[in-house]
Amino acid sequence: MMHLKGGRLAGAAAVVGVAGLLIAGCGQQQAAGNASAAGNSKPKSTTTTPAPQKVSYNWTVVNGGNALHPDWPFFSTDGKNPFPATLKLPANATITVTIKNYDDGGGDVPAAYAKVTGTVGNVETVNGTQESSFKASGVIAHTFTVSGLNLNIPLPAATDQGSTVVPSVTVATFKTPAKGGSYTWQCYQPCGTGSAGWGGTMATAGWMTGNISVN
Ligand SMILES: [Cu+2]
Repeated sequence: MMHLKGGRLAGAAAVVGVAGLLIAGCGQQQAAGNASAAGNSKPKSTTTTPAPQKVSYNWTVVNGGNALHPDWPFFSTDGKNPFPATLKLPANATITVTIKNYDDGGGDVPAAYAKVTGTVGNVETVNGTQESSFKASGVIAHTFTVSGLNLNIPLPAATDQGSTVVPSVTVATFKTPAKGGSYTWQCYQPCGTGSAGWGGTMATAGWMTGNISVN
């Protein structure tokens, strides 16, 4: 847009220039004045903070079956593969995630991770019902937690109906920082290997933990 205006002004100045030196000088002055005004307005339109936006994602928690580690549950964007090691999220955005969790085992989480935090209103909906906290024992299969954003999204266990696993569907909305940055996400329901459950998938980037690049 600025280029168009500049082009028009330059054209006008050139035409005026043919008409006469004095007027041409005036025209040039005008053009210069406009150019500097355009220069002044540039920082306003080109700030480092991106415009606010709303983005939605559909994620799943898959209960194993990936060829790399068939027994490990993992977060996924496509239902087949783990998250990338570094998940990218837009800055200055209102993000709504819908997470289908197919893991039917509810485990124990530290009490702090049984609460919904960092979402809009500190709530999430599970299967259409608004929730703000859960029992710390026997209910939560996984959490999507970003401590650096005070974000904790508990994911209740799926249910078995006959031979069919019906996923829990959790919807949560949160805001990303205007300036962006690097964060770590982690599941806090120890669903991995080892005596404490913190090995394997819990310690492998993209599976039950990973990086988030907000920009
Ligand atoms: Cu987990």
